[in-house]
Amino acid sequence: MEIEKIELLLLEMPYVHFFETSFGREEKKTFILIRVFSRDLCGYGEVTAELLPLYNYETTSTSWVMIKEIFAPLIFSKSLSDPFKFYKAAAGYKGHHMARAGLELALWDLKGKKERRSLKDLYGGDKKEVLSGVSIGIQDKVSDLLQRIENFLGQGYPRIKLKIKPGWDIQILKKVRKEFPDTVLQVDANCAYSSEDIENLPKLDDFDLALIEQPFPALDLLSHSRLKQRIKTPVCLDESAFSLDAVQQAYEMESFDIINIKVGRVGGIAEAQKIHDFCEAKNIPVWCGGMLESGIGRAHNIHLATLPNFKLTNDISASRRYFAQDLIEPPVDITKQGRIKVPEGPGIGVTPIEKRIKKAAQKKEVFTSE
Ligand code: OSB
Ligand code: MG
Repeated sequence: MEIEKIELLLLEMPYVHFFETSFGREEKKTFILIRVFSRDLCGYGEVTAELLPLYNYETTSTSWVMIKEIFAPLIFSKSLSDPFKFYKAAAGYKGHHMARAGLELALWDLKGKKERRSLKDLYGGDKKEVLSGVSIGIQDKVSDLLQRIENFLGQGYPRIKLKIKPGWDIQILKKVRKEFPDTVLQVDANCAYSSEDIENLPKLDDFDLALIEQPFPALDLLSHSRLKQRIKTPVCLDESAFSLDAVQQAYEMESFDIINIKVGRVGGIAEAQKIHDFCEAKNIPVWCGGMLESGIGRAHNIHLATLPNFKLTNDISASRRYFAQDLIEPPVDITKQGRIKVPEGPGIGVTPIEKRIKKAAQKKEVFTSE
């Protein structure tokens, strides 16, 4: 099976509600959709890099250039179509994990469609449903936050993640806990604290949190270790866990209790599986993080989260939590029990709607082997 054409589309989709983290507010999603074509089949992948280098150093522009100049030519020059072979061939290049992951995901979808097997099946997943949680950004007022929490609980989400930063943490959590004494809550700082906060952060133990995600900068494993010694709340890594090597080093340094796996951040499914297997062997539970993906990226996340060691609630929510109209049919929905059914069809198992993709497209470029 030869890849005949690779297509990049820059899409823009407004969020139903702005999303604010410690690094800023976004009103719309700008991202790259990748399509790989072979005969009458098309595989879909999504690049999780954002417009600005705030979550990590990648951007939609850097990913576009890396795919155009490095990763797409690699596929054509070596006639690659197997996602694992692509992963191996690209391994010599440094960084740009989200760019390569988007392409690898498209190859996985294509492989699933060709073999008429779901991605869950190809990955060796064992779940018919995955646990669905919701991540709530920083709001203008605490009352807005309380209202949003109530609304999401009403929709059936069994776990709420709150974004925190210095100045939007202890005081906010006091009010949230008072209003919602029994809700499963966790917090995510997106690297907003520094080593000077190590003595203060253990105050978070008062709020019975399921975990604290990435309080310190990605490369500051030392502060994570120091905090872990002083805090009862489990420490979870997101930005720091960008490869198997990074996870292994963090493990040796006792920097974490839990890992959030994001396929973009780690550079694809093959690397995500390695991290999953390492954590499983060490008895460390994982969960699937999200980057406010469109339904295409989210369908990929759902299949990844079917692997056995995804034991904790994932940042995978229903389509309507993100967009008025998602790119796929059927849209992602949650059950009354707060779960998401894993699509059973070939590949991602959901249907991207061409009209909606066209409508959201700002830019397009096509690469072929000649
Ligand atoms: O740190 O988990 C994060 C979104 C954008 C960038 C970083 C993060 C997030 C989320 C969104 O928390 C989770 C989701 O996709 O629902
Ligand atoms: Mg995070």
